[in-house]
Amino acid sequence: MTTQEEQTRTGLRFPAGFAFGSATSAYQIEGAVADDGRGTSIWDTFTKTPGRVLNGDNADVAIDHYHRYREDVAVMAELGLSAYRFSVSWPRVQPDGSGKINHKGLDFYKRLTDELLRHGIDPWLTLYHWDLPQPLEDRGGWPNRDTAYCFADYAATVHEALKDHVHTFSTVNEPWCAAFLGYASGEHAPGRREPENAIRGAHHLNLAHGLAVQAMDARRVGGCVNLYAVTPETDSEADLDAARRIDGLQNRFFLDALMTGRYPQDVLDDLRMDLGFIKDGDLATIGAPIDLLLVNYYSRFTVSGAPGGRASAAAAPTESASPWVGSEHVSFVNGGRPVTSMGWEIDQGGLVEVLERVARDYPPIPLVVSENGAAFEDVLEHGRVHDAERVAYFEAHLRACREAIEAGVPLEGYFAWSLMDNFEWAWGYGKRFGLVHVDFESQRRVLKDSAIWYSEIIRQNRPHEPTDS
Ligand code: GCO
Repeated sequence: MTTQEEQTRTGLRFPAGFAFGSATSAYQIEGAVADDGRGTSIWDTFTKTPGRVLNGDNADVAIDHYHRYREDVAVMAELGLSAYRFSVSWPRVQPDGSGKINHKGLDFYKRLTDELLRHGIDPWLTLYHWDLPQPLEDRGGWPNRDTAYCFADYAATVHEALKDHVHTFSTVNEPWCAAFLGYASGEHAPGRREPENAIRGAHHLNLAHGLAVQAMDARRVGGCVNLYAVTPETDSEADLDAARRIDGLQNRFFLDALMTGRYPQDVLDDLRMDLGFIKDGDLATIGAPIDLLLVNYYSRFTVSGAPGGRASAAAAPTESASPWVGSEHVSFVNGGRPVTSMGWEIDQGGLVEVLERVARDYPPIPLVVSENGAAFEDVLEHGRVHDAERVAYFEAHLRACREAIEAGVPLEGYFAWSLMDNFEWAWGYGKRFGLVHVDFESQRRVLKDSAIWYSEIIRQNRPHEPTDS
């Protein structure tokens, strides 16, 4: 038995059929931003705006997945992934965001999903991972209600084209980020700092989710939320209120809407704004039954109502406004845990907490951890990346998944973020999350130790594989 296998005989056994996957997104990996009729997205515009992205990086090439997808699917097969979560670039499929379809764009996703199926890898398709077609932003973006209806039409088009290749669709990846980082803090595209429009945008992203669910008679369709465990620094009234506020904006505004068709009243009260943009029937649409919930989890927030901490868990190296509309006074403090190179606290207990909460407090539907991973300062030496910290992170969080399952959570899968190092939004290429190291100049891919470790866990969980447990 190799040392690697010794290290990985961790007894991490999962139920038969548990999906072991990895996740990416179109803008972060594809490149080819002007190939075969692709239109411009808000991220193409944002990256070309000086000062918005570290080192002025952009994703014009990214990791050239558009051209290298066969090589990348072969890597997925080498790892033994049973599923792969990717997103469709809306401007590649529909350059104006409405009207004319670019069939060359759709054809790429047919080729990609065919290649995945050929390798026995289940495609999990995300319809929106933040790359809004620029023409829709020019007409107001997500604060404009029409964008939600355009999204539903786009969803129907993609579903009709790919429903024979894809069994699991998800609508909007992390509406919190798209709304609050895009339109409140301005750390993400389109880089606007308009708090009330951020709330309008959040509502229209939720509406887009519901309209898309209605527009697709998908075999399986889910929503995708990024959840955090939230802890008050002390049990003072100010800190308890701060935790309620951040939990409300980050978690309950989206969970309650998608899972119960209601917004939490305390959150609406905190906003102190005209909510006339929430129309009769919207919440019934948003709360349309879904088949599963995708949960992205990274860390825990520790918050204080007293001034003095940092304004948020920064999503960008650039200065920004607060994403916490109506609760800008809340401070984010260090909970004393080890952190990743993003400065995010490592807390696998928070994953158990959020999964058990969803299973306990919301209608019972299958859950998957659709993103979980960490950036560390990886070093490629002698053709290897000994990323022991990332192995430890994945082991701890897979143990947390096991703990949640043993507690009765209907958890059906885990997707490591990310398959490969890629464009990390406003951090550009400065942060590496991949299981696979990418040399961004040569595009050479090298499996990190964490990829080898993960593939061994997957192997140990294959039916009839000998294990020590
Ligand atoms: C997110 C996004 C990913 C990020 C990853 C690391 O969850 O923010 O879905 O695109 O790259 O989470 O920040």
